[in-house]
Amino acid sequence: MTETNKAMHAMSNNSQKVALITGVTGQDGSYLAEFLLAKGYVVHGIKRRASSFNTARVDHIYQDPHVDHRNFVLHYGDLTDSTNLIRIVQQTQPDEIYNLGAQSHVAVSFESPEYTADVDGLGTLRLLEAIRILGLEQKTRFYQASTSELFGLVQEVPQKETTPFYPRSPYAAAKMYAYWITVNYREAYNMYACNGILFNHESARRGETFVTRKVTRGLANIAQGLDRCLFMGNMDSLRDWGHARDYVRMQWLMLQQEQAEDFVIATGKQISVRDFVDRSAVRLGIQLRFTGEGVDEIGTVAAVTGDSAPGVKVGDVIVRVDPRYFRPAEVSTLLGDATKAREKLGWVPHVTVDEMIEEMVSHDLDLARQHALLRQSGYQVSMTSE
Ligand code: NDP
Ligand code: GDR
Repeated sequence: MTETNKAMHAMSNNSQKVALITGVTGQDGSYLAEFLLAKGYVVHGIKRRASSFNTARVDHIYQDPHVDHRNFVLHYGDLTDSTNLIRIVQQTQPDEIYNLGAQSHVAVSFESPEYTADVDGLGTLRLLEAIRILGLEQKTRFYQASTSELFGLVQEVPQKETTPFYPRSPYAAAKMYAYWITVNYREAYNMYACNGILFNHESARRGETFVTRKVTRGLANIAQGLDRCLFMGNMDSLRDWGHARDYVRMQWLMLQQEQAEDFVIATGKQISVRDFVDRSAVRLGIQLRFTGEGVDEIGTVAAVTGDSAPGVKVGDVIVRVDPRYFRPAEVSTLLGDATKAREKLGWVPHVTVDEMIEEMVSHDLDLARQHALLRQSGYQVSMTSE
């Protein structure tokens, strides 16, 4: 028996539930791992091999492999490698698999469509097949991270479980395959497999190139004099933004039911990207005035209050539009109706968009203050914000 097998065997001897999370190093994966550990699960996570460390979001729950009785274990793996997935599922014998791993950036999916299809579409198939090949259909429950991007060019407002799909990107098309293959395996093999159709959800752990984090981080850096201007794409996009912590709770709930079903998860409220920028600036004591339209739109500082933004003064132009951030096909508006989740699972979101903005801005302001101090002391600080 190998060391890994021995460890797995020892773990499976007790009554703790076992979960396997793909994408554990991502925003949702890190919150979900914390959530499941607090519930007493043994949590296995799949991380990709990278040339630099990519575990920052789970470092605080990392457990030294040299100690006995670990309940959080990371495995190297990749959704493009079925042999690796089969081996990890075989070793861990999970009660629940949460498939959160993905090339999750919509704009990037236009640059790397084939890779996105492989990871986000076929990756889901590979995991479902791993369950089947290992004869775990009746043991292992499967959660698929589906997305409001499936609604794309929206056919109904608000969007719910019965709203027709109309994907608008290679990412959404790949996720549509993943959605239907999950439904298909549920129906064909009587597996407990379900889709959470989640609308946008954010946090201080959000990747730096998604719009919310780009804004809170970018404005905090400008406020501290580390950067001069935030370059944005489509300011008119409307999104239904919730907090990731609320949404991972729902991922778990979906796997605890008698029957597997698909659910929309959303707040039922939407604001524009411009409004998100404006509200974030207000949290920093910056009043913005937006003028112009499309690529000519600018955000000018109209007033500065408090002491969070020593780096800006009235009249500074700190927001501009750069067409390089426009997408070949845009999803202009998304607004979810999570009535089914509320009625069947008792799920309601706890965090409002303004509370989330507050959390993200104060987190990024703390980081910016640290970087400003480093810079004042003569250290080089990189501030890229693509
Ligand atoms: P992130 O981009 O933060 O995390 C994605 C995770 O997938 C990371 O751990 C990443 O690893 C991993 N990953 C990427 N490629 C591969 C691969 N080839 N093999 C294995 N793992 C891989 O996404 P979120 O946490 O925000 O989202 C989680 C899931 O939910 C994703 O599937 C996303 O598409 C979906 N979703 C997200 C929504 C949101 O608003 N956040 C809304 C609806 C759906 P690494 O850290 O090394 O990059
Ligand atoms: P989205 O999130 O595409 O909805 O996908 P993102 O934050 O990237 O974009 C939201 C909207 O903002 C507009 N936008 C910009 N977006 C980025 N990234 N950068 C900019 O500078 C910018 N300016 C304007 C975009 O055009 C878009 O309309 C996210 C991901 O988490 C997916 O994985 C998930 O499935 C969906 O949410 C639901």
